[in-house]
Amino acid sequence: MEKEVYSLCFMCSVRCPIRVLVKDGQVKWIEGNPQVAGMEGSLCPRGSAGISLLYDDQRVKSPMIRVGERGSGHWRKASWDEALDYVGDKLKSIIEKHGGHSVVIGERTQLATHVSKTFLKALKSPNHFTHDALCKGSVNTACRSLFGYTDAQMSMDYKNTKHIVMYGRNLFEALEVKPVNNLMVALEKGAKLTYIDPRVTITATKANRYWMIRPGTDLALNYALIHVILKERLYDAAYVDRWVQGLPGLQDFIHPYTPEWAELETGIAANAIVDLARELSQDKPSVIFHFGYRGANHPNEIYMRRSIMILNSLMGSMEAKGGFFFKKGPGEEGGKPARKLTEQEFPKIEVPRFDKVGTPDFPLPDPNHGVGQILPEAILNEDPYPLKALIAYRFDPLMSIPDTKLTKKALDKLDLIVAIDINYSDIAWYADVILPESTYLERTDSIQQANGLKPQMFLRKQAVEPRYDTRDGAVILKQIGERLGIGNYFPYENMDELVAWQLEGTGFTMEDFEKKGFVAYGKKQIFWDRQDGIKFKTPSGKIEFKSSLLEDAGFESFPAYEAMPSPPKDEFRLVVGRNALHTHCSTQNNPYLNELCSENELWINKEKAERLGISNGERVEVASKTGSGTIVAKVTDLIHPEAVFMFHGFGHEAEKAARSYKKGVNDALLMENVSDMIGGSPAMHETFVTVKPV
Ligand SMILES: Nc1nc2c(c(=O)[nH]1)N[C@H]1C(S)=C(S)[C@@H](COP(=O)(O)OP(=O)(O)OC[C@H]3O[C@@H](n4cnc5c(=O)[nH]c(N)nc54)[C@H](O)[C@@H]3O)O[C@H]1N2
Ligand SMILES: Nc1nc2c(c(=O)[nH]1)N[C@H]1C(S)=C(S)[C@@H](COP(=O)(O)OP(=O)(O)OC[C@H]3O[C@@H](n4cnc5c(=O)[nH]c(N)nc54)[C@H](O)[C@@H]3O)O[C@H]1N2
Ligand code: SF4
Ligand SMILES: [Mo]
Repeated sequence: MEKEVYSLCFMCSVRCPIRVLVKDGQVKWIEGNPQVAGMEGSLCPRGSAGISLLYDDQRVKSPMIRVGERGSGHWRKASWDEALDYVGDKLKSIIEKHGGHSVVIGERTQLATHVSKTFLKALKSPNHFTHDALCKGSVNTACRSLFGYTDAQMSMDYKNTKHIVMYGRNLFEALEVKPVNNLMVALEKGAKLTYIDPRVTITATKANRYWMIRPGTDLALNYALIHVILKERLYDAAYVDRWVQGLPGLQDFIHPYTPEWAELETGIAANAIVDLARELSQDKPSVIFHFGYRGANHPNEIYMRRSIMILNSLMGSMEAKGGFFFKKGPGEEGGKPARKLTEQEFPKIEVPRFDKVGTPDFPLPDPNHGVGQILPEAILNEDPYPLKALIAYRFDPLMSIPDTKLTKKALDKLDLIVAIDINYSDIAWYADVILPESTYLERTDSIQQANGLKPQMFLRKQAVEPRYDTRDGAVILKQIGERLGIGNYFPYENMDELVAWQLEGTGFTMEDFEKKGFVAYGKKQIFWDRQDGIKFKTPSGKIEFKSSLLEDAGFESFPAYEAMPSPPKDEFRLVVGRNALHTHCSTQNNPYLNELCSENELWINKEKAERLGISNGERVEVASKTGSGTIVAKVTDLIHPEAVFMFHGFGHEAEKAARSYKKGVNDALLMENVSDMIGGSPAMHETFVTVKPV
């Protein structure tokens, strides 16, 4: 029997809409949902490798309880009842002794996030954190400081842009299918791409203009661009007059930051900076300076991200066709969003978060997400109080939080570590109990509320029965909850019932998703009126160059630029990133993807390598203050001499994931755990390393 199922990919968190062809209970083919504009049937390599995840016999096949030391890899298979009772009993005694707030859930934001937040709220714990800060916390805070919206509440009109500038936003490798397709359309229509990165990436090869910037100096470049734009009055004056608060302060501040000054800091010629400013101004407001995610990550990142969004504002590109737009929700069409379990009433929480977000110590990061990289410090110092249990749900702190040794030392202090995972990830391997989730092709998930120019809802729908003894995450948490006396917060027995509960009052039912995989609230794209209708959510209702969010918390809107130090002689700045074949630390053991890329390499500048006696393809030792590892050198003149680069997500320690076991080096092992203490991002590019032949 054959059927087609519309669903959502989950080989990464982008959640591209897919069509899955199933024959006799087997998945035969996956493609981008052809009924969704911008997908046109396409998928990225990881999305296509979804079949190979489903049929991978090295994933976790049943609940497992550890029998040896943590990390020793000695396990016994357990039934669900046994594993859930084990977790329930442990949590019960921890909560009795130390309170619900000693339980933490760390999670990659996903469709079931409302379920795990509910679980902790019911336990009176504020300690839910997501990947958000680790990924882009300072982008989030920068956007709130200017517009009152998070970065996730806005997006870009790639298709209609005339010029896009990307600062290490390596979109053609660190992929999202729809934006890539839409940007390709724009480029074919003649749009320009300016790409800035200390490394020549695939995106660089598609650019009209590429600048090999000195690592960490994007802020200096942006100050010079702002300088030229203000001096030559290249900005959208009507828009700025109407919508911007704090232009005079910026004008005074920017005066000393000339292109000639920036040339010395960045290595980019002053006249080229002037040319770019003039060129962009001709295409305004249909220009995008991409806010980026993982480009330059330093303790001053908040100001770098603000400078990018200030440039957009000067060009009038916020809420312009071909620029940025604010995502529109169902309310704009008179509709209702899907319900979330977090709408329920919960007992009052009386303690601060473990990361102190929202307190005077750490006022500005987004409390909806928290700051994950603070976890090791909070556990080790028992500050603000002892933490005793961690549930890692689709999140691997051992690879995704800088300084793996420190993280392990902290985890060793916990009484309970539970991993809800599909793979033998490093955290699953280090856990006390593994509760295996069914993969995305084997499960239905909570509704995706997809706000945008056209508000929609999408559904991840089960395509085939689970191949192994696995369950849905939302059901797993409910079943633990039942053992803790909080089962009443989870009004469903299975995913179909949860989805039906979510859809109550929206006017849609699960059947409505069958034909296309999504439902739309309206037909037209919604742009707000640029003259009077842009609903900025700042206290002033304007774009706040002079930011009340920052200044009320005691931070400056425009602090003086501090020079970015070069590494000491014969050391390098470690920079990291993704490639098109892998998702963070999740897919290295995937049979297809492992075959295509099984190990990471260390990019090192040719002249530097020659001086150190390192040749291409040779194994080298890369070492920092926090750790070291052996990796193959990729000697190239396509990287700035101050930097070395490696892909994130390799160097796995779980033996049962045999294809990726001990292949390459885990970048988190080398990174120091330092943060932008205003914006919330980890400063992942602050670490210097040495490299030597082995
Ligand atoms: N050192 C270092 N750290 C980083 C980064 C970096 O470049 N270097 N990048 C940062 C960024 S941008 C991000 S977004 C975060 C991402 O951080 P993570 O969310 O930790 O990374 P992922 O690889 O996306 O997923 C983690 C886990 O999810 C599991 N998983 C995959 N699919 C499923 C599923 O369907 N169900 C369940 N239950 N588990 C599943 C995987 O097996 C894996 O163990 O990391 C951040 N941390
Ligand atoms: N294939 C694939 N695609 C993905 C993901 C994935 O895991 N795999 N993850 C998704 C997620 S969660 C995220 S956050 C995005 C990440 O998207 P990006 O932020 O585009 O991803 P990275 O690969 O980390 O690219 C960072 C780039 O910044 C460069 N860089 C380093 N230092 C500097 C600097 O000082 N200045 C500038 N201008 N550049 C610098 C690095 O050389 C690198 O090329 O990708 C998303 N898409
Ligand atoms: S970008 Fe690729 S892996 Fe991520 S959801 Fe889309 S198709 Fe899947
Ligand atoms: Mo990310």
